[in-house]
Amino acid sequence: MNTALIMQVLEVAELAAMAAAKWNGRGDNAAADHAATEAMREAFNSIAFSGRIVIGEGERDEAPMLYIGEEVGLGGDPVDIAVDPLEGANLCASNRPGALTTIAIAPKGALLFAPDTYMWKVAAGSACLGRVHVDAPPIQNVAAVADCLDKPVQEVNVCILKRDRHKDLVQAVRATGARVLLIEDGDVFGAIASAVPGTGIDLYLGSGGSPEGVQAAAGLKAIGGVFMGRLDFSLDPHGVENRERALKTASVDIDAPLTMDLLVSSSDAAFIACGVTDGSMLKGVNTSGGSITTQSIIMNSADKTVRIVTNTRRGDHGTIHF
Ligand code: VTB
Repeated sequence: MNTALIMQVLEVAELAAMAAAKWNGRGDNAAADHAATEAMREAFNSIAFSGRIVIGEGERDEAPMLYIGEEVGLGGDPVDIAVDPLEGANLCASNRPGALTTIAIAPKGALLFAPDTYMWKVAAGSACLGRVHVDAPPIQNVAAVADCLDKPVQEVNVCILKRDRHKDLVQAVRATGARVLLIEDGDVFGAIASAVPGTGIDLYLGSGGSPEGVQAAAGLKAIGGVFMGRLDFSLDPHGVENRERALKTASVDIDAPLTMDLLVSSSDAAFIACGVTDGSMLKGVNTSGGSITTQSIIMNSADKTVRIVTNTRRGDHGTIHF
């Protein structure tokens, strides 16, 4: 992905975050999501490229904007796009840490057309390449991470979404001696954080959205982490229809473990996220002194770089605060 396009997509993420942040703490996750989606779509449509939404707000019949298959942009190079205009809408609505806007871009055909269902996920840092597996029991994954990171099992921190369906998983992880960090929402961050030293997360385990799995895989591929997923239609209230639909369109075996390379098949992908509420990786949108400041991260597979971008829009009279 060329740098100019990445910077334009960064602006898309920033504009969506600014739109969503107007809803921080207002208790209306649907309005926040709508605002982010609308701003994101408008911004994509001002870029000279031929974007295709591969992962978006849902199927065409259920999502008015950024639906799967929607074409965006003014025309130009073909680019596939996976978006989550507001990852963690509940976090935004209740002004809790960790709401983000996320976008992955890749050459046409490189992002898996993943069905919108659940996915079991395992993610960890690069030291664990080839050592963790989505089908392995927790005790095995935890032991592998302890070994790869050269620390006792008791010091391994495992991030898991706080859900009833994860009760056994949490118990099994704790039984190994490892610590569990339960998050309310936002497993794109949870998974990516497992490969970022200093976040306090060494391993991500559990089931979450499959679209979020592709996003996390794009980020982890860029920063040299590990990710593997397995679709699970049984957790999905529309699992039967979604499985049928996936069987017709999927380019991969939907019952097999999905490696990072199946989810994101090009090494020219980029993952971009912008903070909406403050989080441990990114600060949220800040409005003060007449200015609006955003913080974003760009993870670029092509040149193996990670950039944190703080951007202040000071308008005509705003002041800059760093
Ligand atoms: C998952 C997770 C997301 O919402 O989709 C979750 O991947 C919804 O899970 O990061 P449930 O259906 O079990 O509530 C997020 O946490 C936020 O969008």
